[in-house]
Amino acid sequence: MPKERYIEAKQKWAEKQKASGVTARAVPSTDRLPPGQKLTAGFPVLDLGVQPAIAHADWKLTLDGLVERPAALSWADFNALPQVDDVSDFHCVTTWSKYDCRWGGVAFTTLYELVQPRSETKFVYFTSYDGYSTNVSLAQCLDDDVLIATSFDGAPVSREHGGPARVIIPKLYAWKGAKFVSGITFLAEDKLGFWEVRGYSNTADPWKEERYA
Ligand SMILES: Nc1nc2c(c(=O)[nH]1)N[C@H]1C(S)=C(S)[C@@H](COP(=O)(O)O)O[C@H]1N2
Ligand SMILES: [Mo]
Repeated sequence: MPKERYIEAKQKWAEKQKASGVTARAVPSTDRLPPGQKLTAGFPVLDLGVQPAIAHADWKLTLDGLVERPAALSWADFNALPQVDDVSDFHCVTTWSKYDCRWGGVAFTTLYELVQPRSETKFVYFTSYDGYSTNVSLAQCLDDDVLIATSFDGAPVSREHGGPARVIIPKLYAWKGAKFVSGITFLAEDKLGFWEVRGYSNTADPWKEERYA
């Protein structure tokens, strides 16, 4: 499906679902599966119709905004940082969830310490090589399970799943994790990302079923 039609359809879906009152369906759940989700065994691919091919030699991660020490990390710089592994569940707003994803990479907190954001920083804005963007509160990003992942199940993150590096924020719907990540900007004021300006929730908590704004 062409990119524009896909974006339009997903935007309409948000409007339609919101109008039908589906957000009111949320029921408290003690289950591992958040309300309204279905478990999938596979690993669907969700993107804007573009899967940019970024060679490691051309890859760069820019860290800027309200930071004491802005950085532009090369692939070698990034991989020289301390590496961690974390197993987490993955919840897409289109109602599929995948359990036990083993991601490896650099903890968000490591990047935070590296660039030293100033005290007025409250929000983080992520940008990607495919033109995608998304925004998350700094507090959410500082959870210990938030990674900039370069491996999945012990192998490099594939291009379709957002390699060379993608953001993983397990406690939020997966659109808050930028695939093909290229930049992380630290902000005092919130700035809505790609889906957030198109009717999707700003907070995106799967347990509260925060799907649409
Ligand atoms: N750069 C970028 N990141 C993105 C997206 C995208 O289109 N572009 N889609 C988001 C959505 S809606 C989901 S559900 C997950 C999908 O990740 P997957 O393709 O590995 O399943 O990536 C998120 N991150
Ligand atoms: Mo998604």
